[in-house]
Amino acid sequence: MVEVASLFSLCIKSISAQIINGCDGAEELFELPSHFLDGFLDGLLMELPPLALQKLHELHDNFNTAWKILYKKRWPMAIEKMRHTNSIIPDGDVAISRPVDDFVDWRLQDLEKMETGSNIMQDALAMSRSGDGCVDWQQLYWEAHLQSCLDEAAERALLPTSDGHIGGVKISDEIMNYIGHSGNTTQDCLSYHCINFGHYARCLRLQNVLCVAEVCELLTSSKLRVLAFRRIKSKFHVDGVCRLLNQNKESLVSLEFIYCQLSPASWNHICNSVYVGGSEIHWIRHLCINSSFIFESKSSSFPGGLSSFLSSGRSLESLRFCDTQMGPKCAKIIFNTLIESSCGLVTLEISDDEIAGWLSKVDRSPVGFSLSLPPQISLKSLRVLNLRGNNLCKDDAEDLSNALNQMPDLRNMDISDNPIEDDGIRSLIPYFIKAFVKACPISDIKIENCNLSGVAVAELLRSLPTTREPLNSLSIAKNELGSSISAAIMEFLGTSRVRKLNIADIGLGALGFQELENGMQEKVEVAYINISMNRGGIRAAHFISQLISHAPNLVIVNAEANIMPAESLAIIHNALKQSKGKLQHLDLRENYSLCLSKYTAAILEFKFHGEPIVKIPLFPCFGVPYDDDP
Ligand SMILES: *[C@@H]1O[C@H](CO)[C@@H](O)[C@H](O)[C@H]1NC(C)=O
Ligand SMILES: *[C@@H]1O[C@H](CO)[C@@H](O)[C@H](O)[C@H]1NC(C)=O
Ligand SMILES: *[C@@H]1O[C@H](CO)[C@@H](O)[C@H](O)[C@H]1NC(C)=O
Ligand SMILES: *[C@@H]1O[C@H](CO)[C@@H](O)[C@H](O)[C@H]1NC(C)=O
Ligand SMILES: CC(=O)N[C@H]1CO[C@H](CO)[C@@H](O)[C@@H]1O
Repeated sequence: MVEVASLFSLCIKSISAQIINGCDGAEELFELPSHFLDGFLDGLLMELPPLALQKLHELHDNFNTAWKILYKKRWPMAIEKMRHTNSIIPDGDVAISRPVDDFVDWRLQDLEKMETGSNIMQDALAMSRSGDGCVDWQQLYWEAHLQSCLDEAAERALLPTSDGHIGGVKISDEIMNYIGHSGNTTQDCLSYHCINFGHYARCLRLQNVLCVAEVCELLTSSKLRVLAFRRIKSKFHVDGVCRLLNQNKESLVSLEFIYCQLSPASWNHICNSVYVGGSEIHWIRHLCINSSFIFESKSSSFPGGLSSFLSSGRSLESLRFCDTQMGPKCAKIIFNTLIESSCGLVTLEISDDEIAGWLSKVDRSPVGFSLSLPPQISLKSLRVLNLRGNNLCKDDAEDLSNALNQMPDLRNMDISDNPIEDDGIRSLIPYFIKAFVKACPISDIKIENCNLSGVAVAELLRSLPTTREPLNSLSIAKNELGSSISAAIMEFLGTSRVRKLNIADIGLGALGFQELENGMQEKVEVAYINISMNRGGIRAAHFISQLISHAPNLVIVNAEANIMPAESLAIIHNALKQSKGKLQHLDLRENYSLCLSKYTAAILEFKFHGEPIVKIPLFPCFGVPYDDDP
């Protein structure tokens, strides 16, 4: 067997070398009878290194599957993580009814997003889809390869031994081996990869050292659509950024700045570089500024360039400022600029900043906001508003309830991590009542960690009217609501038919779970529920078991850290045995006594797509022999 394998790999090696260094061998290949060729190609393609496949691709058309396999082979971490967290649905959209293959690709995007802390990979996948929704894996492969080369070059360019000539930076053997390098020394420096694969790149992430004239020249064949810049601080690098923006301004749709420090003058320069056709018009759809210093903290000075960029942004769909040291005055200018420009903004995020007072009517700037604004002046198209972590207090909540009237289409609102307290949430109740019954009702609400009490949240839940469509998601996690909230929660499950509910860490306790059970209705619509960190003990197990039998569409239950005793597993095992539901994931980790139960093995036999549905802690009982007495 070993000899056969090595003979096969020798053949592959020789065929690859022939293909890479001239195409004679490959042309002969295509003269073989087609049924034979197809079988042969299937075997061969899986083994060929990328450089050889690239040459073949130029002769024969569809190798998309082979490119996809190469992609997954080279970046397996994403796949591994994907398998690991396969059934955990993050806070975003629930993928409940997606077909598996689609689901896998979707997870891939999601994981990449988590890994890079940015949207760039998600953008990359979106950009690479053609009209029929298919991913062009060849394009993605070379784009990701170029990204690896650029990242490596950026690292090496920072070493003291670097001579400043970045195109000449050597690419490591590790990367060269991935693509089937044949030992040809003209191919192992950055410039070769930029020149040959640059035209595949649509989305790139660039460290400051790459934002220089030399790299701009190497990338002239690229039509970049998404650019993410890291650590841009000096004027020298701003010049490089501007040149790259200018050379791609016709194709650019998304811009991201992370860990940057940009002066108002730099902003003017940057914004001027994306204007097309001599006028102040740009085609940027997404702008994200993250963990960057761009505002003079607390002062009213606002980069003029950014202001005209916002007001001339006819294509602008999403605007995200996260941890930019923005103060209330700048936030107010942004809000006023947006409300007056006729852009079709869909998403606005200002998070982890300090903008308390930004909507206050006292100290109004020249174009202040007030209720008497004519109705046509509004953020008509805004659907997503994220104001997380801005230290907003109850007065801000009151001002916000007025401002929200200017956002008739809002669907998704996150005001978590702001100490708005009971008075704050009470002043938002009238807004929510209206927002629930309008033509396009609000569908996703997050009010986590807002220092709310059970009394105020019960008032909110009980005042919300029934909507035509079920509510998609509500999170009231991390507020100390106590056990008395349970009755209101169960009533709310009935009236809102909410699909995703997060009530983690709200201090339910055993009594709270008992009350949840008492309020259980015949049929519950919920698909996802997070009840973790509520110290429910055995009552949490009883609640889960009841929920499994009353919620036919239940897909995911997160019940970590509930001090559940060993007997809990018997109760849950029994519920699962009788269930005909769709449960895919039940997380019981962080409850260490559970692994003492005799039901651990039995409960792991319930599976979804080959993976156990129930996640139980293995530590500290890992390795302890299993007692299989009935
Ligand atoms: C900003 O960066 C942080 C850390 O990388 C990340 O968690 C967050 O999602 C980013 N925010 C945006 C709006 O991209
Ligand atoms: C090395 O690669 C370059 C560029 O692809 C090519 O022009 C040259 O002929 C190759 N040399 C050898 C010895 O294969
Ligand atoms: C939470 O609210 C209470 C009273 O409403 C207040 O005394 C307390 O300081 C607040 N805690 C925080 C962290 O804001
Ligand atoms: C459940 O909620 C807790 C608290 O908000 C959070 O830490 C945890 O990540 C959530 N779990 C899932 C799977 O969303
Ligand atoms: C994190 C957590 O809640 N762990 C608990 C799991 O259950 C055991 C006993 O039931 C507790 O001692 C742990 O604190």
